[in-house]
Amino acid sequence: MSQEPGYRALDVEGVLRLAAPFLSQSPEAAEEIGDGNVNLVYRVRGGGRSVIIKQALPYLRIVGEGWPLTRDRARIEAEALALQWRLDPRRVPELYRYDPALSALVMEDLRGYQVLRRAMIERRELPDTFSLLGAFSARTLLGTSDLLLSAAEKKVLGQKFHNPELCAITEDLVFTSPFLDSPSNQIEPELLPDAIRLREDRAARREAARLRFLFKTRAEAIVHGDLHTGSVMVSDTDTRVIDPEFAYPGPIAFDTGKMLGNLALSYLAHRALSHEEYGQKIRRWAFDFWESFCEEARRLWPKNEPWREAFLSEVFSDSARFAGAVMCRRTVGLAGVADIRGIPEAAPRLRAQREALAGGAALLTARTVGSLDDLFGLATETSPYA
Ligand code: SR1
Ligand code: MG
Repeated sequence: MSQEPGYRALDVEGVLRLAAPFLSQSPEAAEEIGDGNVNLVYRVRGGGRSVIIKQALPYLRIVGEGWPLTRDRARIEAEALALQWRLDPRRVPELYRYDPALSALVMEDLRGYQVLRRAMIERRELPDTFSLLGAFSARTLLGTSDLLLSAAEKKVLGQKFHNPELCAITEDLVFTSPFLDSPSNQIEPELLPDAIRLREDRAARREAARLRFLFKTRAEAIVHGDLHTGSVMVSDTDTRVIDPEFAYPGPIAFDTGKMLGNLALSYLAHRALSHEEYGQKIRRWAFDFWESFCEEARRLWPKNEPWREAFLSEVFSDSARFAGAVMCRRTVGLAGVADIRGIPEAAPRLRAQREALAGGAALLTARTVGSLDDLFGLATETSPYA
């Protein structure tokens, strides 16, 4: 694959060189720690300190060179981290340096933190996490919208976050492929009859197509673009949002819906494993997330805009639909969630998958979804396709 001058995939030596200025002594060791779908990620240690180096490859890591992908996503991630740090300080990792030639970021190492998805699989207590995430969403979403920026500021910001290739991934993987017989889908043979029923569900397909249009056209705010439990790190005392490379000017409800859809998927996984008590906690956290989003949005809302509650109702209703699409995608599409796909025993795994597809389709097709009780009820209490 031909490369621009100055760019090369970092080897250990290159990683050590890039990290050196941010360590208190010469770097001692570098290890590749990335388990994500998209990039290379190294941890470099030296003198008791450590940093993370994340490099964008010119292709999608989980697929390989067969799926070329712009390295501009590293610039987007650097811009987004700086912006989010300003709007909600310390809720994202600190960015120390962005190297445009190498498409590499040098960042704070969240050592001792765990990916939130993994923490939930292990049934960890997470008392503040979802309230913090709700507030983060309100601050970063309203703070990059025309509600709190001038028209000129918003337009300049929108241009900076022009991110067509990563948006195309979402358009395809979230709103298109799960509703078709697409080669990118990943479906267990036992789930195929349910996946086919989803493809035949004209109302669900229609709604997914409408959501794809919203996703492509509603440039309300600079959304994180991939706000799921795999894009959050937690410690006993802290919560950080990571990986904003999918950021772009999009619908506010895409972020909130993605998080709520992932919570519903986690709930279904735990219920299938008879972890009823933890399931109830997850349900409570969905409320924490949404309530804290609303509380912070109300606090930030401009005094001269008399349509605040109408705005929140619309974001909620669209969040429910986006959550439905996300649930379908993470069940039959590429990059399913480990919460469910990682269940080792086939029977509970299949149960959770069937319920997730039915719940996702119910959210897509319900006439109205007026409250979080409705949302969680449709997402988790809908009977699977017969
Ligand atoms: C093909 S990339 C797969 C997924 O990883 C990211 O987390 C995004 O959700 C993307 O859709
Ligand atoms: Mg990611």
